[in-house]
Amino acid sequence: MSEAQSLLSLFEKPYSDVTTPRANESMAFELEERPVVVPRVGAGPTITLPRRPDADPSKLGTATVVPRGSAFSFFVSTHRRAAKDLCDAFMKTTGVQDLVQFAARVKDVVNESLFIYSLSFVILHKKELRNFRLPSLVEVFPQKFVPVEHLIKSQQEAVRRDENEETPIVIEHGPDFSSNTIKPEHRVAYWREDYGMNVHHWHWHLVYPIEMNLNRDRKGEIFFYMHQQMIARYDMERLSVGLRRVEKLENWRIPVPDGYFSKLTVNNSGRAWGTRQDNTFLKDFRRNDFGLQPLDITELEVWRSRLLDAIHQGYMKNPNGDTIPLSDDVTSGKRGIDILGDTLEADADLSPHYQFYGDLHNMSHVLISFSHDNDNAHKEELGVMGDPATSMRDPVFYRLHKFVDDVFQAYKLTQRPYTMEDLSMPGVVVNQVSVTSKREINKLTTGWSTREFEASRGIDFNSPNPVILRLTHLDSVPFNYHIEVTNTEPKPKVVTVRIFLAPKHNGSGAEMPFMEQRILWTEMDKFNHTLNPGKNQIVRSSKDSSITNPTDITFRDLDSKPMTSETEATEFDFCGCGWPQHLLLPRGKPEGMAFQLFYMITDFEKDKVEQAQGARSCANAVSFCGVLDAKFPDSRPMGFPFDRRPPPVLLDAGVLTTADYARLDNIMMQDVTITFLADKLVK
Ligand code: CUO
Repeated sequence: MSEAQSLLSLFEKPYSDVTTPRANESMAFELEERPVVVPRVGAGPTITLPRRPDADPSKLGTATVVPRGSAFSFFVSTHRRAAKDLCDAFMKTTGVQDLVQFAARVKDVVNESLFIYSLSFVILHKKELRNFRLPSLVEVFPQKFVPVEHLIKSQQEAVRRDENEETPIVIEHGPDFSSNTIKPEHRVAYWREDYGMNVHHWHWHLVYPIEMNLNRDRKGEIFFYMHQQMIARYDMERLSVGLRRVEKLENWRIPVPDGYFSKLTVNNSGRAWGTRQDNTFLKDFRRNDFGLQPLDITELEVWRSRLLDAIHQGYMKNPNGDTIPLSDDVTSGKRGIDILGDTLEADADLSPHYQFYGDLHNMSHVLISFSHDNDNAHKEELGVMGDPATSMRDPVFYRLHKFVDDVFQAYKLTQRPYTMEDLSMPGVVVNQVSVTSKREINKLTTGWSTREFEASRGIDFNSPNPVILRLTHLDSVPFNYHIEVTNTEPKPKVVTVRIFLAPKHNGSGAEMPFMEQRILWTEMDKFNHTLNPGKNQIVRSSKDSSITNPTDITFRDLDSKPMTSETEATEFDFCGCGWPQHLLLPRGKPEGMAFQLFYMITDFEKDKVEQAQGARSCANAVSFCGVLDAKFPDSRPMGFPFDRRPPPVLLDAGVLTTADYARLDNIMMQDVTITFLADKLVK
């Protein structure tokens, strides 16, 4: 058994003792002071964990303050501190074996989700572990993805079964999710409860954590951009199923219309996530079991108004009273959107004045998570809004983040509009564009697919057979972009190709003016290309998107391809982060739905970012997840060119729609249809 496999085994069965056999019973840990006397049934080694004074709970800082068996929430500052203390302790280990022995020793004294979070963090950030990959969170914590009744039934089935029965137990789930058709919101449940999107969100917060001393480039700005894009995608999905676009949660004094009942459990013993009835009022936070101070809704309102003041005045103040200007047109230092992102999210280490501007977004998650039991009178658990792995299931997530995005958009509207020079690229003409999918031109298709995971890696079913989760999810037929571009200059030119998608019509069926459609444009791809003089044909696969992660890695994948610290970086890059490839396209409609693709060519000389020597690019999802230990690889503001108002000269000429941008030679638009086949997809 390699060191990598023993490290991987620590991701299995988080709620079982460390000495529970792992890796399909092929290995086990034993404690030095409690050696296993009866030989194990399974083959493979027993690894002895020596006593370690440094693993004593008293040496772990605040890491043990999060109770075992309960929820761990990165939105709660005391839990973040606990995570930092545990991550720091893991980071101090030297080499894989040392980490395995230390982590295995502390596993049973810290909160289970906190343990997996911290172990994942250290794998991403410890140099010698850089090439290791994380198993999918679906297999680590099936209970965060599948209703508890399925899991209990499988447990009963495992007990009932004859030992010699070899067929695996299969749990089928979806696309009929946690509510029924009485609720209009149910129409997008397949999307909100998609495993890949929830895994992505967990992973994103793991690679862009707050208060972890990481100094990631443009962290505040990517918090804005990635969440803005999720809201735009949600709106596209809503329009696909005939729902209105999401409305922001801005008035915290009126009831939240949508309830949410996840039917998921926090741990293996059936402890349920808190639920929320329809029309629940948010309440002042008055619990004392999280180590947080009481917090009134009034404070959220004060923080919001201070942030809006800063946006409209164009600066913030730090505790010394110094002025910090907010502008996206900077030649050095942080952009205003980056500062605002860090202040609003909030990151106490990076906010110019955390006491004054507060912790608006994190504490909104917390207040919403406890709207059912704000004072612990019912001893109820946190709601799903408290965990990035589950929060996107809840309709209120999108209302909250629509509000957050509105604050960011208020800032963006204070910035100077782009000029024609910002938008154009002399010497480049886009002649024609199209997408092809299975011999169809400009017609794209979505439908249902399934994906299997091994639930028995995360939960001990006491069964010799694997328990398989078969999850149904939205998917699309892959397609290619075709772009014909003329380089009118006599020498080759390196360019950036930017591709966005938006619905053509709004909820009323009308074509949208630019300012309405502006925040619905979602990035589909962004890549560099060298144009030769004359005509160039660019063909690009949808599978190479700049936002997606092609697949979730399972324990089985990792077993069959054992990792070492020398494994080629290209093979095992750090990103499990990334929008799921299967949700690259919105659902569309059975009768076909009109969308538009927007293609823009910009000059790489202006876009490029100087990277330090040796910076390694992650192959996937760069636009949403950045590049580890390197700068974000596009110098333009995230969301360019849709993050700002249109050039006044276009407005003066009567610009009303995005199509007016396509008057520029380097921009072209194309109508496409997305048709949803309410059936299993044949790719
Ligand atoms: Cu990702 Cu509120 O930041 O969930």
